Amino acid sequence: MGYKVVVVGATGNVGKEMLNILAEREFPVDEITALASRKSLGTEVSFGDKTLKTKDLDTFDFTGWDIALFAIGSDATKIYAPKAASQGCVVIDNSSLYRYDPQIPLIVPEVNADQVVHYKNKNIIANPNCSTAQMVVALKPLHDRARIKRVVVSTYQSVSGTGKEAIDELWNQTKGIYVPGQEVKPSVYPKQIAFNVIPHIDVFLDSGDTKEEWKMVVETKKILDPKIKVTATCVRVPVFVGHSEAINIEFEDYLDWEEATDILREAPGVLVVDKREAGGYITPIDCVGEYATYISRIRQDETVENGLNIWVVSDNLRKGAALNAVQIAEVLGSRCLKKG
Ligand code: 2RA
Repeated sequence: MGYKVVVVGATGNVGKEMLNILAEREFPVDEITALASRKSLGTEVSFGDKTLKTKDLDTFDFTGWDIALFAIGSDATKIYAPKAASQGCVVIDNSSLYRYDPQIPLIVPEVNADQVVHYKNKNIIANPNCSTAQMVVALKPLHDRARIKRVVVSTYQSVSGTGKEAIDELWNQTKGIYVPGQEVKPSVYPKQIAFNVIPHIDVFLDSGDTKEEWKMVVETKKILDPKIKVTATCVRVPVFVGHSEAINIEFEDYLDWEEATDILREAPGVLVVDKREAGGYITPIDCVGEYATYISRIRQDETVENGLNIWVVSDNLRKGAALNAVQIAEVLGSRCLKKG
């Protein structure tokens, strides 16, 4: 006995990955349907070795469906997620719409799977921001061992985090630099992204932080521990897929880098790739299509009493979005929606 599953936004990068990962992990599906906007009606998408034709989200009745994985923007989610939830379908939402609602659980299964049970409040579970997800997977095992006081993170985020248009802009802009007359002016981003980096993701807040940086602070506190102080600088880089993060951690107690490495090697969802030699570390190109949160460059921060530096890389479309959502569905199914 399995579940009746809906993927909403099935033609987008994350929606397609949700279908791929549901099939790869053999999630117990009795029936699956792919929904998209009317303009994408009938588009064919893959679910393992099957092909699904997208149906119209606007007219879809979620009654009798168990779980809906949402991978659409916040504006559309605001319309359809409450509809799905009220028709008895548990929503796992990848947008930022519900993440900060105290009644709605914000889940990274390796960190706070026990909070999934609170889906009952509104029949909705929130998926975190991609840059938050990989960071808290890395922080959780270290926090359990030596209580984290403060985190300083710099991110190097790929353009797939923005969407398909950004991937196309990076590709065409890069080509245009080498082909006379094919220059591509910035449109998705305010400045050229090819051979450049842009210290601006999402909108600017009055504080001078960007909303992406604010998300990393607030979501880490909600998922891991509200007492942890977090400051972030989020940067867009000319990489197609894979977010990287340089994370500086200050603890309440001393934690030796070698013990930290041993802890991380055993941590759920983590793969340590860390040799202090050329090429002995993970890079975004290495993580594409993988499930793991990779950790390299583990070393003491000698400038403070109890500090460590680490380098964290993960596929932002997978652990940062689609994989985390499917893992939430796995926890939901095994602990809350028992079938058969
Ligand atoms: C980004 N984290 O990378 C944001 C949304 N996916 O653009």
